[in-house]
Amino acid sequence: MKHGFFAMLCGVLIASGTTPLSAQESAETPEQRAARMSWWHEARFGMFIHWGVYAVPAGKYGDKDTHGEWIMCTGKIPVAEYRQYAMRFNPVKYDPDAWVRLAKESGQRYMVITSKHHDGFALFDSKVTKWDMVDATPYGKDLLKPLADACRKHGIRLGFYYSQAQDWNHPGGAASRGHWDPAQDGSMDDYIRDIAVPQVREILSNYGPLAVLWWDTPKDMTPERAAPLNALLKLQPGIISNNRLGGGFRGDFDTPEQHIPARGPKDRDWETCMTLNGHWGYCAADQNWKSTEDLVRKLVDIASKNGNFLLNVGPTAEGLIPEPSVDRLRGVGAWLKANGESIYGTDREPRMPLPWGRITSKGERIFVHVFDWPSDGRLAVDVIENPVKGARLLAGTQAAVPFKQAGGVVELGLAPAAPDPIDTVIELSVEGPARILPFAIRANAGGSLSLRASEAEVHGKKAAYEHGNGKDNIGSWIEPTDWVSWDVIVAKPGPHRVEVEYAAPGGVAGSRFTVGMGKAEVAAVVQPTGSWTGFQTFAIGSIPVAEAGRAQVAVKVQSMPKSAVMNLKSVRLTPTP
Ligand code: FHN
Repeated sequence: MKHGFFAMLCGVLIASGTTPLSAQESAETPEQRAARMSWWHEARFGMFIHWGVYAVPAGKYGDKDTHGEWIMCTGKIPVAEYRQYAMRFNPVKYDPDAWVRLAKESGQRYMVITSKHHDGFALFDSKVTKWDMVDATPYGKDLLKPLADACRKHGIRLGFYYSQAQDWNHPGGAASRGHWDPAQDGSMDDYIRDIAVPQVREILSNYGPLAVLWWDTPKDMTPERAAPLNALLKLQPGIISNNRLGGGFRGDFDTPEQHIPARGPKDRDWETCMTLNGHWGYCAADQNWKSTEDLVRKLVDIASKNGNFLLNVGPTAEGLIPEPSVDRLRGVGAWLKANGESIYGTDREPRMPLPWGRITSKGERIFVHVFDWPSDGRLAVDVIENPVKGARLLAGTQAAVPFKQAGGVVELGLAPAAPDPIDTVIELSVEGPARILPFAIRANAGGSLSLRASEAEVHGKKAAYEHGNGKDNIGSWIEPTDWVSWDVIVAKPGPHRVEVEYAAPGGVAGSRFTVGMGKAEVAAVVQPTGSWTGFQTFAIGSIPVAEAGRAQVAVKVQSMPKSAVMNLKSVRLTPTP
């Protein structure tokens, strides 16, 4: 009865044409949402764990050793053959307490583990299948329960990943990825009803308080299929869910994967998930590990843009987290131990990247993260509007840092060598809450402004940034009232040549658009480029730029005779003599 009611509620939302909300969102105020998200906002950094039967082959099948957690699909392994691996999945070295202690030592404040990935194998004791840890392995015990206990013991929040739409071992679950074994034939609706819904109810009911539900690959997920799953979130009041359920449910945060957005969105929480090497699941042959320096700087970049970082480990079939992963996580943890104040709980405002580092803030403190230490000992910070009262190293000696402030620039006097070559953080105490100039694209040394789609502000209802499969552009531009802008910092006033890179199939070309800065603008007509990804660069004229400093470049539509405007990839303004 309870389940049916929630499904009806979500159904009503859907039927009314509104964007379905998560079970929580539909019934909370902004203040209630802020309270529900507050731990997640503060945490910034979490551990992703991809673990399952696929750790047994460890990436090797046939003549390839580069498979990962998708090995059953990429190897087109028959169901019966794949199930043999489970009989060798015996993680006798599994020590969940050690895993949680590693997360803590690494500075990761929450953990998300794959309770069931696309191979359909449940790491928990599920009553609706024998394809699970208890019934199909010599280990014979639930893996999630001891981890949940260890997380509670050490004060780490726990989340479950669940692959709700892809399941290559239960009939009907492989619908969207094609079939390679008749054993997979079946109805996706039956799979959702008989496996996904009861299993999500199990993981939300049997392991105590849960912090996150991490849906994945919402292939063929209609609103009707998604609604009953979304309704189950009510079983865990306060739970946070991501944007990958499908069916139009947006969840609480977006999930850029293996990349960091060029700029943080203003009105949406987000979390970059990323592997330490090139695989989510354990792949023995993949020793291409990211460096500790790279990982720290990624964490800082993400935090400066108001995001979270979910960094992945892929444990072995024995239950061990690979040593190279452990080393790197401990390295990040060591940096965070000294500099965590500049990451955890920082202001929820996406800051602009700086040429030599990043900037975060917390109340009346501004943290200047210096990646590239200046050789001349001088560093100019030109985005701070507050009067600065003091400056010091955040870590180590916490020595005072000499500074001057004039004309919107804070000039810091730095020692010859960087105290921390990875990222030296300088803490500025300022008058009043931190006021940092908003995101703007800086001109390069030659004065050119390269304006990428990923860094644009999109204004309107339909146009949006699209990437992947040959796209890195503003697309879905079907409303002529939608427009695109970039805040910029002009270095050299005077005429600037305007070049625009876009793609438009012949049947769409013909829209008239302008590129403008202030009152100056130049107009052009979209030319055919052959396809939506056939990008070409067109010089469309020149605009006069009256003065150096902050300005806005805007691309607006004057007319759209066909069904769309273009896929806009970039705009470039180059000073001309
Ligand atoms: O297909 C999965 C993949 O195996 C992995 O789980 C990632 C993690 O975000 N999610 C899907 C790919 O987007």
